[in-house]
Amino acid sequence: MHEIANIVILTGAGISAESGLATFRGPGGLWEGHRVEQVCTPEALARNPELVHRFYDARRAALVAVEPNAAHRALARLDAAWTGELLIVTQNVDDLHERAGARRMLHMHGELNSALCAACGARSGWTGGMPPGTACAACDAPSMRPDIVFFGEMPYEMDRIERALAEADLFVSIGTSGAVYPAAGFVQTARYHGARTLEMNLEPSAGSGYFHETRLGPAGELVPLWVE
Ligand code: BJW
Repeated sequence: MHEIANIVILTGAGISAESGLATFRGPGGLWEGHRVEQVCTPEALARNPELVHRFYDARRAALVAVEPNAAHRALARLDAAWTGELLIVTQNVDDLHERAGARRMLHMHGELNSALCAACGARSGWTGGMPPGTACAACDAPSMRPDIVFFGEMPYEMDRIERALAEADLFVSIGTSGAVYPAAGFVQTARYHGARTLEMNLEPSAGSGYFHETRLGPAGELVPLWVE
């Protein structure tokens, strides 16, 4: 096997499941009877902003009560120790990778603790009560919304992700169902550019067939074993 210098790691809701955060598509994946595809859209935000804000308020409240788990900590150790290129691309909007100590990472679907002005694009931290209609400190428009990438919106940092995938020697996917694009296509991009590909998930994902290797089990067990 060729030498591995550059690693790209994609994480999804499954890596935070053992911390106590709900995944989207498994049992218990419905929220107030809604599927995520019905809540996380610009149309839902326009039609029923209270519903969308309530969803993210509940997620923020859940986040303060949980801690990073063994999988987040193992990736943070790898990040600290790896002398080659490494990028953790998380689809998660929680902050458990950072709280575990990971540094070389990005949030492609946004962050729970960030607010975005829909009018001017300014960002701020999400402070306590920011109900629909909260004014932007930069432009004064009543347009602060959760800084979250909804369906139909462009995920963040795609150029940087595409460059990292093109240079990756190893692509690792952890705890994601492979149901949502463009993240679900990263394995094919990395493979096209010659990377070895490894998946760690509780069950085979929609894209399992594209990986050189799939390891099934809880991330809290599999990831530390892989890192050590
Ligand atoms: C464990 C575990 C344990 C459990 N250990 N594992 C038709 C075809 C193709 C694409 C489209 C299409 N129609 C529309 C699209 C595009 C659309 C899309 O993909 N839709 C699909 C539904 C088909 N995508 C978009 O709109 C995206 N934007 C876009 O495409 O822009 C245009 C573009 C074009 C070209 C290039 C680039 C861009 C935006 C997607 C935004 C996703 N947003 C959400 C919500 C916001 C964030 C939030 O609130 O948290 O992001 S949806 C939701 O799904 C969330 C997640 O990040 C995302 C992925 O879910 P994830 O993480 O995989 O979770 P689950 O629950 O699905 O899976 C968990 C897995 O873990 C399971 O497999 C478990 O088994 C496992 N697990 N416990 C290990 N202990």
